[in-house]
Amino acid sequence: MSRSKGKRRKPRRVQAKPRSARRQGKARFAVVGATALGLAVCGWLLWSNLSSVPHGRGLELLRLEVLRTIPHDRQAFTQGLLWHGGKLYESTGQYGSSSLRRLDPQTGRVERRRNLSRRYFGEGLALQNDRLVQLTWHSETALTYGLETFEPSGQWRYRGEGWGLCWDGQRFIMSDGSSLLTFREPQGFNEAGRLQVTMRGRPLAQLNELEYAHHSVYANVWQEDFIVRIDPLSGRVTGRIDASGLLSRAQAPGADVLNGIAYNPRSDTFYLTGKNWPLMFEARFVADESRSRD
Ligand SMILES: [Ca+2]
Repeated sequence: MSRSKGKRRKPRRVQAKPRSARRQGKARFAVVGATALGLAVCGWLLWSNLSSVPHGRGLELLRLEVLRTIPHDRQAFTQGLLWHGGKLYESTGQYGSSSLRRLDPQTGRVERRRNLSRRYFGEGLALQNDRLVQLTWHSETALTYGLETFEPSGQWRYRGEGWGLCWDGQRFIMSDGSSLLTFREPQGFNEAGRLQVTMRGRPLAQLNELEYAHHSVYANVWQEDFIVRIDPLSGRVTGRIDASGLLSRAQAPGADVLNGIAYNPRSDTFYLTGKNWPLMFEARFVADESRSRD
């Protein structure tokens, strides 16, 4: 015997909803409506925010306000620069002429100098408490010194190339010529994380000398005449400082690339120089009104 399916359907009972159900329905409608309105407002705010910043990445364009020029040793192939306690400290490179120096920021005079072994090519320089830490390019060795005496106090090892170095108050931040910054522990210099640096959404390589200020990392970019300001949480470049045209045509011959950035929190100013440059510059970074945002 075959069975036929669904021939006899149960008649639908049409019944008015009770009043409480209607109230629930209205409340649900109100919630859905409010959510939709909220989403629309959020979307509009996001759209208006992005549309007000071309590229949607908020890259602030800055320029230099030069306050002062200071003589700089043209023999100094600058790879690291920092300010502390009214003095500048500099690391210079090149095999056979690498050094650690203390400079008078008023005159540029070299007050103290320690030459490195010929096997080391000096690179980035950072200060952690009263310990100076100097990277080497290919030797995978960080050299440490006493701040006052410049006496070597030890060495740390790392893998890969050493370029720039700064100290954020808790960790070292190191560049190696790529678009990655490496965080390193204060004791032992072990790796504690990496940060991909991007500008306008793309990796920005050749990061060189570093400086930490205003909760940001400032970096020279090798062979570029601009400095970038990096958000150390996201790696995003939030500002680009135009540092072109610092040297006159008469001063430029023999000078290599812009490199060396130090922050003086007392005056809220930066010191800038370059490899074999005849001058250092004390400057502020100010909004480039002519370009605003890019
Ligand atoms: Ca520096």
